[in-house]
Amino acid sequence: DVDVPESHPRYESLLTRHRIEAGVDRGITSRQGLIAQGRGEAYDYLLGERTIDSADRAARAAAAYLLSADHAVVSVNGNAAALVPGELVELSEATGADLEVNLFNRTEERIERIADYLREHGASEVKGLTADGRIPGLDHERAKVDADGIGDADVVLVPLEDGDRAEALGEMGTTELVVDLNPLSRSAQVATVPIVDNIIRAIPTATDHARDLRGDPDAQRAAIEAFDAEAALTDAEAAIRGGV
Ligand code: PTJ
Repeated sequence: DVDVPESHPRYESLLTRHRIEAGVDRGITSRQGLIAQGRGEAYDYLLGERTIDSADRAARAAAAYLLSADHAVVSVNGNAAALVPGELVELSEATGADLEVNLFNRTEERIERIADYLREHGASEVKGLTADGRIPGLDHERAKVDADGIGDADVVLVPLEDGDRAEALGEMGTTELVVDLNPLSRSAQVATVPIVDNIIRAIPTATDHARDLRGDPDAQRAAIEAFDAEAALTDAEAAIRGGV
């Protein structure tokens, strides 16, 4: 969909940037999403634009949590929808998790466009339009969720989430799985499973693990037990600082 030569050394990074720009043009991504992407890119550059081992273990633990949940939900915002729409649909299918559009800068129009975009990419059901539930401790607009979606979930994957909302969700007792390239962000710090990786790589990695772990509760438990959130954050920070 873009005119970047594949031989360009920063092909992936440029493609990602174009997807975010196209997301803004389509009314899917907020303008703040451009700034968020810029920040993410800087961390990704420092990480060497690769999935470090601890992020792979995190993606595996996240897949295990999604599979073993009573009710898992994958939350989708304007950046996630622009970057990995089909991959999010595949993850929800591989794990049985619901998809729910949930925005930091909420507008009905953007929610509808994102839901349509996910359906164009194969989603059968998309939540987020009812907004009849609330996350306690947040102001009105930021608190809205579907009562039978995130409002009822025991496990939620929130890619690129704002720190306040990540904290409030955690206080509800929800197990939070976060994708965030910044290991120092509050969302990564409060997550049960912080995946410090580009969402472009993290979602397909989690889906691969989910396919591998599906139907095997022992392997799911082992993946969860093998993951140490604090060690993963320390490891990511070391990789960023020292190029380990
Ligand atoms: O569509 P909305 O209204 O829900 O808004 C979405 C954004 C992302 C704009 C909103 O949630 C926001 O402002 O988030 P923040 O506070 O900027 O946090 C985004 C975090 O995601 C930052 O820590 C970035 O480093 C990180 N990030 C950005 N791009 C990526 C990323 N992490 C993984 N993969 C990326 N591609």
